[in-house]
Amino acid sequence: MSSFIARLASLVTGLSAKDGTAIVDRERAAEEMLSMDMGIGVIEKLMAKPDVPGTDLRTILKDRMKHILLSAPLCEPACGILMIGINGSGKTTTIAKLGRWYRGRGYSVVVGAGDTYRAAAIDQIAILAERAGMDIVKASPGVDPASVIHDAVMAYKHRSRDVVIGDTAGRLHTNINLINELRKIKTVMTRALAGDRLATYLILDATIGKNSFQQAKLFNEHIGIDGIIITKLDGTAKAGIIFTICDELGLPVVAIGTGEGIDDFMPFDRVAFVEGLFA
Ligand SMILES: Nc1nc2c(ncn2[C@@H]2O[C@H](COP(=O)(O)OP(=O)(O)O)[C@@H](O)[C@H]2O)c(=O)[nH]1
Ligand SMILES: [Mg+2]
Repeated sequence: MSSFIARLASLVTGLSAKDGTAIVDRERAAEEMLSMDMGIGVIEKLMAKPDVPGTDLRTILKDRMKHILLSAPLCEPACGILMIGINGSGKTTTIAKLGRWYRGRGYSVVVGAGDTYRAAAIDQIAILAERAGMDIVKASPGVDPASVIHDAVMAYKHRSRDVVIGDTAGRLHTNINLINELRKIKTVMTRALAGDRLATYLILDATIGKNSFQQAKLFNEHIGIDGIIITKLDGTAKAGIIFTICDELGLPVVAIGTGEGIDDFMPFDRVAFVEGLFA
């Protein structure tokens, strides 16, 4: 995260504080934003000529950034959380981080090992669940993932746990298979939760850049997403996608991953993020 914040912060401090119409400044800033994987639409909004000539460009930029990030609806905390995303995006690691975060605040958590395609995936979540202090519901490789998630929700209900998190696989033979399976899991989880709120989080790897926008669009259209968690922000200075996703898909970034460790995670505070850039 730090490299992206540092880069964006140095960009905004480099802008002239007095002359909001300085074209050279604006063009240089726009180029820099483009190289940080911000979408053209977002850049145009951020860099549009101020209504009042001479207005401080930094002030305008700050207001516009906040406006974009706050335009996505807030994702209310939920009791049920379904983690989806492509293979390697960081779903399983993020579940451990999120579980640990909840445990640290006194909440009890049960996780459903819904990636039943590989024995190694089941072992991975089992080890992480123990490390994070979460209950786990798992089954043998090859068992229907929806039934594992169903059983995890039942465990959450019967044991009166506070949160249930469903892990899923990210790769099937085709995208259609993956989408269909995730839809089924979501339907089963919603039904089992019986009125308790479900949030579906899409996990996106920040290092893959602009392609993640297409992924978010596809998953949102076919499955419905409530929030995005962006991982591997420690590995890139190109996290401009945070703005594009909020602006063009109306989806909030709810948390970020900043390393492989179990504590390398934080909820994403949109206002604090922008204020930090201009501090
Ligand atoms: N550097 C870094 N690596 C991460 C982060 N989140 C996950 N990873 C790594 O990404 C790889 C894939 O993670 P995993 O959770 O297994 O992905 P999944 O296939 O979506 O479940 C692992 O090597 C993780 O350690 C992060 O925030 N930063
Ligand atoms: Mg996984």
